[in-house]
Amino acid sequence: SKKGFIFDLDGVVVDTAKFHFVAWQRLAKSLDINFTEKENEQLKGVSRVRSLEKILEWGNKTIDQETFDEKLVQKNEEYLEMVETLTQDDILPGVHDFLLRLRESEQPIALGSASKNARPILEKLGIIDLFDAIVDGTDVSNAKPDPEVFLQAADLLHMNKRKCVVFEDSIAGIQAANAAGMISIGIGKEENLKEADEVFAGFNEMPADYIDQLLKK
Ligand code: B16
Ligand code: MG
Repeated sequence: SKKGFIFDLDGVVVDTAKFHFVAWQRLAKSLDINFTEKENEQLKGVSRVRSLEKILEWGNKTIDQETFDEKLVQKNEEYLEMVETLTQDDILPGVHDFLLRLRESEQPIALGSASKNARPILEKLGIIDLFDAIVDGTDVSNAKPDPEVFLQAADLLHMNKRKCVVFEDSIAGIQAANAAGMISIGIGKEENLKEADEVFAGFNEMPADYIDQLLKK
């Protein structure tokens, strides 16, 4: 039997979540706003625009539209500078192997990311060809926790949404997967991802027969 396997990008396939955090922290500092690592969990999976809106809310600040746009351009430039340093070694442990095993058993694979930088990052990591479909921040109009990104991915894979498994590191992403009626697997800390059907610290922590287990669900 087959399932549609849908992967989030930042924090699931590659450790770019830390780059986003550093870049947002710098931006916040420039506006005299501080936010914690705990608050940063709420920025994961969230679009660039919505992230800055949240940071401004936390700091009780308003800025004009021009400054808002400038800050976002600057954040993305700093983020992309860090992305430049990525190599295949930055693929998170166990992910490459997991993808290869899925391909071996001819399972459909998609990316479902909020990022507008998803395609160049996958190219840089040399794994873009492992994905049958890519849905990213340039394709969707409703950001996670809206299920749109994952529903589009299921459509492109020609898979029923009930037969899809989503791997996510963000609260918003797990909520989006659940809203889509898909199986949600959290990657990260249990305490942050309570709404997921199951949580693993990483792909290297999954049982050896985990793909078979998922195919039986
Ligand atoms: P960009 P994901 C999300 O990617 C990140 O988790 C989130 O922190 C980021 O703000 C968002 O992409 C937008 O990314 O600025 O590159 O368009 O986790 O959904 O793969
Ligand atoms: Mg993520």
